[in-house]
Amino acid sequence: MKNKIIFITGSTDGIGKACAHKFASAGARLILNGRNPEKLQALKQELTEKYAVEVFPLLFDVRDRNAATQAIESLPTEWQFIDILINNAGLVLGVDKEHEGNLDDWEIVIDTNIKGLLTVTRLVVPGMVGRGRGHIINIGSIAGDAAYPGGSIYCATKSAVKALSDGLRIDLVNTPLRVTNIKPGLVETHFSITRFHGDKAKADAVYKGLKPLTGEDIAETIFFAASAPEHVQIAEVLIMPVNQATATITYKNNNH
Ligand code: 8X3
Repeated sequence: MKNKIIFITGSTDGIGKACAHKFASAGARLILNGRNPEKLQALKQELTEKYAVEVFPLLFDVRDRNAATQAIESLPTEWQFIDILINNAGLVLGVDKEHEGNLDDWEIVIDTNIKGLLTVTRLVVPGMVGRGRGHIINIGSIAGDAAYPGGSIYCATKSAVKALSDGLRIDLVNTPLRVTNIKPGLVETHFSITRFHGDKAKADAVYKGLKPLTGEDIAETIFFAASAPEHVQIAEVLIMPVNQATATITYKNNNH
């Protein structure tokens, strides 16, 4: 991984941040995208101090197509040769029923999880094709495999991530590029706190009674896929805690 350029969207929290640490620890160079300049700066400092790697912060909201285009097109030449794109930026807001939910929330979720991922893919992948080298790693979800109560819109967006990953793999089949869709189950990050609009007690209840995955667990799997020999394409990974069987079937006891 030494000196490879890894571009991570939504890099300042959760799975994105864990990936930044994992790839930095292996000597990669990192383009880190996020929306919060202070968090981006703090992460850059943390990584450069800890791993002595090069970090290029790229501040934009993946929902803003013009900002994304401007930021990516203005990358200095030495940062343009992106080897791995990790399309991680994504979120969920609310647990409403499809006929009752908040359209403004849903627009944010759809624009980030689908259109944002597509925008960054569209901007980065042509360069990879031109260089005949690259790996696109999309963060999907178990939620993309089947809808669950209160997850209708989120599940639809992660279903879209599966279709976009499969479609891209088809479109790139005559190239050396690889496409991977990582589908986590329960991972304890800021994800549920955001979902419950900041209500930490409700978020904690989602994971209480079992040992959830961490961002680091997912980063390990992503790193494994990225490190596979060049002829090996890990197309999909579904990864859950040991006491989770489906998006809705879990075993919870008092030991956690
Ligand atoms: C996160 C998994 O089941 O909480 O994408 O929606 S779930």
